[in-house]
Amino acid sequence: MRIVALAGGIGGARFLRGLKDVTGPGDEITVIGNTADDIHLFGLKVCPDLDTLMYTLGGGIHEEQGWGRADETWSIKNEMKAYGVGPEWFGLGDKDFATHIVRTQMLAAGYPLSAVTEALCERWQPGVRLLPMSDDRVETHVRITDEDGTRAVHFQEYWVKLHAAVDAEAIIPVGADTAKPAPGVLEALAAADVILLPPSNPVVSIGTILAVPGIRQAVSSSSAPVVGLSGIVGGAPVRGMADRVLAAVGVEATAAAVALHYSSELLDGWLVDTTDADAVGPVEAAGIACRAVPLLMDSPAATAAMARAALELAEQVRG
Ligand code: FO1
Repeated sequence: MRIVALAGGIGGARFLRGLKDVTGPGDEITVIGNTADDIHLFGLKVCPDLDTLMYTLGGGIHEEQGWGRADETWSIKNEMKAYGVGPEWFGLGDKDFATHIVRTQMLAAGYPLSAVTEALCERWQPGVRLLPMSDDRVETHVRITDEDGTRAVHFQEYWVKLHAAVDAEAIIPVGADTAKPAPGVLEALAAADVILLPPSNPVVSIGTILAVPGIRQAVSSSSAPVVGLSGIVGGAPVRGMADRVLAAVGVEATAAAVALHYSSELLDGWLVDTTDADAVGPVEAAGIACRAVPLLMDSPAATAAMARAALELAEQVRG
């Protein structure tokens, strides 16, 4: 079976680890990773979601943190700080620096991000084909108003430095409107037997992937069932601050509202947590098959069960 998943960072990566556990050697998983979180820092190209996917699936992730490398050390960052060079708010460890140096060198030599990602994955062997959504530069900016006035900040500044503490007034995926899907993205979607939307952020992760011209169309016109999993459980994000960015696009932080935001044009099936079983009726009334199953990825077995439930729902809606 050819499975294609659109994914952000931590939630997407953990879900995909569960998916790998329930699929076999005959299955082929292609992951289209969000690159709108990408940023240039320390003179380097940082791709947080691609790296989180690659390290998690390749066994190198810092498990508790969910991003960056396990057993990390911080000499480079401390040395930079001694020169007064930041930003201090963004934690790039020594091992992670090496990944970023390789990536930045290859990009400077003219390789597209898709080729660089493939080269990095040669080392990590994530067991999936990892494609950036686009080789073109796309950056999510967030409009905020604080004591410095109204301004747009990079998503990483909003998320990591400001901890999403101020309201997000607008989410702007700068560059998305002219970006092209990376090589292989549309082909993978066209050949998919199942398309999955993991419990990633529906606005700044999956939303930005869908904002690249051609991708939403390829998902919604695919003959493969499209099944998503809610990252909102009991009216709050399981992890992260998705509610902050959902508010900016006028969507309530509920499992049902997120399904309706994706819409029945895109989704054939939707999984909500058992605590949100009352969402099943309204979601089904909107023309999306919906089931309530446990959606907390608190163990490998629970995560694998979620992945299995998503594949089962895909089979049911295939009809
Ligand atoms: N998240 C943080 O909360 N603090 C950090 O200092 C931080 C550094 C970082 C470095 C590399 C990387 O690949 C990811 C990193 N993240 C950090 C995670 C990341 O910025 C966000 O969680 C995602 O962009 C949201 O999907």
